[in-house]
Order: sequence, then structure tokens, then C-alpha cells
Amino acid sequence: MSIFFISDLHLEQNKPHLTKAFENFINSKINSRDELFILGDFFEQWIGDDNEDSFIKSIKNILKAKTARGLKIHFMHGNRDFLIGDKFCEEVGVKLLDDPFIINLNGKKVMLMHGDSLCTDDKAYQDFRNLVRNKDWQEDFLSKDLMERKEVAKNLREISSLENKSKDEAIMDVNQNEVLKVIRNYSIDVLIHGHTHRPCIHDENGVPRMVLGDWGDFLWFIKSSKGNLNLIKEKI
Ligand code: LP5
Ligand code: MN
Repeated sequence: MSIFFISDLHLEQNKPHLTKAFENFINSKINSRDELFILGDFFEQWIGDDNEDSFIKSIKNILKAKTARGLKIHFMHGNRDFLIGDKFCEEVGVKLLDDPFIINLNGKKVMLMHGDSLCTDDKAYQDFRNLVRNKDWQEDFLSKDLMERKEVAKNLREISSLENKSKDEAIMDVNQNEVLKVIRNYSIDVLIHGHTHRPCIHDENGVPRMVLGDWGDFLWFIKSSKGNLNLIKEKI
């Protein structure tokens, strides 16, 4: 039995090769006794579980086909799909996880995160995150009609890509003190996250911090088998 971790697939309607890559990945590498952890930004954006089109249906079908055969899939929110709710999770049979979430792997405490909460130097983003992760704010946003939500998401994407161009690269990476604080506070043995799109294995005072990459020309995943965790990159 193996455990797989992926993040930052950024699946969207106009990138069908990514949907295909995910379908191939889940069907060819993962069997029903394995477990899959999706650590956020699975979708390029998510504006509510009531939004459905042929693309979303096709992803649901891929997930449903695997969970119906017994595959356990765990899902964590990212900064693009933090509005994924219980309706979606129940429909496709995945379990929503808190961020952070700790699992025990062969006696090791492994912490899973999307990774955005570690980017504490990015004050503008953290303020934005606090706003949109608020339950009341989310209820209000989700009560708006779909057209309006689509428009807000589009504007926000434009603001975000404009701002990212002027932000220092270092600001958009994790804050070192925050990483060490998390490792210390939770006494973890391994930290796995995505978000930064800077795949690497860092040594944080003896604790591995494994950073998943985003999917594009390559797919990235971490596989745990026989007690080892490996960060793997494959051509799509
Ligand atoms: O996503 P990416 O890689 O471009 O950048 C992220 C941070 N940006 C975001 C915003 C997302 O891209 C937008 C996703 C939209 C889909 C969901 C829509 C449903 C909800 C709509 C909610 C309004 O996460 C970016 C980080 C970067 O990662 C690196 O970590 O820097 O952060 C920003 O760009 C945030 C800006 O700095 C601040 C934005 C202020 C916006 C103020 C408008 C308030 C919106 C209220 C609307 C009603
Ligand atoms: Mn992200």
C-alpha cells in the first residue's frame, strides 16, 4: 500500500491536457488500497459547489470512479479552491481536511499544509486570506448569483497576477521563522506542502520540508512506500 500526495494541479476547462494527466495518474499509479492526499489548488478556481459545467462534471466522474472502488481521497483547500464545500466532497466521496493536518506515517508525524499560511511576509495576501476564510464572508459571497461570483473571481485573478509581478520573489516564498515555529510547536518529523511552485526538499534543522511542484509540463507527486517519502517529477 502506498500513500500519494499532490497539489497545485490548477485544473481548468481550457487546459484539458492537465485533466488527462490527472486521469492517467490516478488510474495508472494508484490502486484502491492506496490513499491520495490532494493538498490544495486542485482547481484553478472554485466559486461554489453549485457551479457546474462539463469540465467540472468530468473531474467529478474521475474522482467518483476511484472512490466508488474504495480509494480513500483526502482533500485540503488551497488559495484558489478554498470554497470547495461539503456538497462537492460528499458527491465525489472525498474527505475534507483541515489545514494544517497531521498524519502518522510509520511512526513519523507528518504535517500536511497547502503552504500559503507559511508565506507570512506577504502581508497583503495574509490580510486577504483572513478576510475570505471568514465563514460570514463566505456565506455572503456564496449567496450572490453565479454571474456575479464569476466576475469577482475574474477581477481578483487580474489583481493577483498584477500584484505578483511587483512583489519580491522572496515575499512570495515561505517565511523561514514561520516554518521553524510550526515544526517546533507541533513537534513534527516531516512537513509536506505546495503553493509556492518551488519543488524541493529542504532540511529545516534536521526536519525535511518537502515542497510539491505545480503541474504543467511536468507532474509532481510524493509517494510514500515502505516507510520512505520520495518527491517525484514526471513529464506530462
Ligand atoms: O493565486 P496566485 O498564484 O496568483 O497568487 C496567490 C495569491 N493570490 C490569491 C488570489 C487568487 O489568485 C484568486 C483566486 C480566485 C478564485 C477563487 C474565487 C472565489 C472567491 C473570490 C473571493 C473574492 O490567492 C497572491 C499571493 C501569491 O499567491 C503568492 O503567495 O501573493 O496574493 C494576492 O495577490 C493577494 C493580493 O496581494 C491582495 C488582494 C487584495 C484584493 C482585495 C479585494 C477584496 C476582494 C473582495 C471581493 C468581494
Ligand atoms: Mn496555492
